[in-house]
Amino acid sequence: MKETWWKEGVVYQIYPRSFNDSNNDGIGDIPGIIEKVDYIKSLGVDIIWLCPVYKSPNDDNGYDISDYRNIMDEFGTLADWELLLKTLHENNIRLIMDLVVNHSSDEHYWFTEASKSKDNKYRDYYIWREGKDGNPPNNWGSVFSGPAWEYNEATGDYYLHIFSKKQPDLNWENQNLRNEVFDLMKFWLDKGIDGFRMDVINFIAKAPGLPDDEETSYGKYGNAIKFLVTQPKLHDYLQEMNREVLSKYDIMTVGECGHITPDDGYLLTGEDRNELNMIFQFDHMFIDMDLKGSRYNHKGWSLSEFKHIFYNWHKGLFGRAWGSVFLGNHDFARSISRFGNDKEFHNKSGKLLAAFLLSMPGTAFIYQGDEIGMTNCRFNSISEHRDIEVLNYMKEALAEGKNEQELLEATYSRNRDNARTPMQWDSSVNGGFTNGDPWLKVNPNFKSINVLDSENDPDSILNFYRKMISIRKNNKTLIYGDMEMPEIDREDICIIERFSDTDRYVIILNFIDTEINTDFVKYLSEEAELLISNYPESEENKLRPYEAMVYKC
Ligand code: ISL
Ligand code: CA
Repeated sequence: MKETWWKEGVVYQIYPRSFNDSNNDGIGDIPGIIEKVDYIKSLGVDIIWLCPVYKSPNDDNGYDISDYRNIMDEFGTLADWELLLKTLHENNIRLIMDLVVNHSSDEHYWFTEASKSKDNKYRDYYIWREGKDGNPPNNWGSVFSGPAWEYNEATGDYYLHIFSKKQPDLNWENQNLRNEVFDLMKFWLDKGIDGFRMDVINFIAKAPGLPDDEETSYGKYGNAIKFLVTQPKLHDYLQEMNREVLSKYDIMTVGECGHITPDDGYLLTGEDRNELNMIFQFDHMFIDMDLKGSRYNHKGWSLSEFKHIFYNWHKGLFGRAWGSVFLGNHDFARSISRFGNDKEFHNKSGKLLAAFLLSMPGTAFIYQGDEIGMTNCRFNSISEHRDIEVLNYMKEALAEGKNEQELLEATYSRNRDNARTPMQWDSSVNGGFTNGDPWLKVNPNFKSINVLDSENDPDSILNFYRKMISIRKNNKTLIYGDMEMPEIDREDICIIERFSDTDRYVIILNFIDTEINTDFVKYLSEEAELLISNYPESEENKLRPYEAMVYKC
């Protein structure tokens, strides 16, 4: 495998609205990020992925863009952004920006123009269809509840919106639209950014004819996603983008591509394919959700299933394409609350997840706050929520007769606001995030879980992350090596072997909250060296709750 910076770098994801508020208006901003560059650098990460900071009416917190070439007022100015880029580069940290081009905001001038008349110059930038007897053109449901179509009075047609009705889908069949996208990408690349994370990029090509879904399992609507994710035209568009834009720069690209198989993953990222560098796959993130319905429909998950997902993706891509690894982002519950134990074993399980994440193949992504073990948050009323996805869902469910308490309970462990509560910097008011009124509540546990206390505690999750990041960077087999997972069907331990022609590593993790008697020593060589662990001394033939050890063999 060819060695490159974007394979070796560890990425830190920033959700700017919740990171650090510099002017006390309750909203995180770009000057706030600049204030924290020393902290980011101290983690040892190499790359920042910055979630959208462009002009937006914020129906979906910046994932609805009304001007692709400017910065949202709440976040600062283009000059602030330039200073951020400069400061990061001076600190040898690269910056990748979010590219949201499956849809724009309905307040983007392309859409305000397009919705005026059928012969408008921008009409074909979006996807318009006639209704069927007063109903939408097909039965697709929106990811954010309700139908995926909205009626436009002025022209008597419906437009497609896979997400909110304020996020009309762009029509990638239109060459002018594609050129506009390529131009705006060059606008940012020419400013010196280091790449893009591409929002739902595998949704841009829609199935020809936009057929109805035969099983209306997705609420009362059809599931549109299967008509979006693996369309052949997707590859034409990405190869064109690569030819016109990506290939001209030394950058990194990561496509958000849920609902696909490793073989499709290869088509998107294969070294011989000239499309993307890597994708995010979501099989492990959807592991406890019954996607036939809403994300709030729970389904049990098992550790063996979890391991098989990572193993299959590794074997599917290894040697021919590059992957990524992450355990949380701004769209899911907190990783420690899902895969660890955010109570009794908060410290141990937070470290175990760090050891898992940073010893897996693929470029590793850390979501802000996970490095201090930030947890899910209880929202005590609907009015405490801000996320459009959970709010739309609740509105629909209330209309169907469900009550508030029941909905808060049902969405508790799945809703996106869990991951978006403000970053907990210290134990002062609002966790040091703002002196104003935070846009989303601060998790009340900030007094015990925060950066400052973690800095002062050598045994903190934060300091474990730092050490683990440096171990990964100094042991290239953890990046480029092959992987086996012995005893993969066990539901308690996770054993990861990473190996190359030169060396071998064994990572031993107890994923449960009780002690296990097991002969893990058999996986180690005589001279095995313990690089890091989350208990003071290892005990032979026994793993304590959430025990994690990384050995060089
Ligand atoms: O497909 C899904 C559920 O079945 C979703 O998980 C989907 O992949 C996800 O919501 C896409 O997320 C991205 O695009 C959204 C935005 O709200 C998210 O924050 C972003 O990460 C629309 O732009
Ligand atoms: Ca602010």
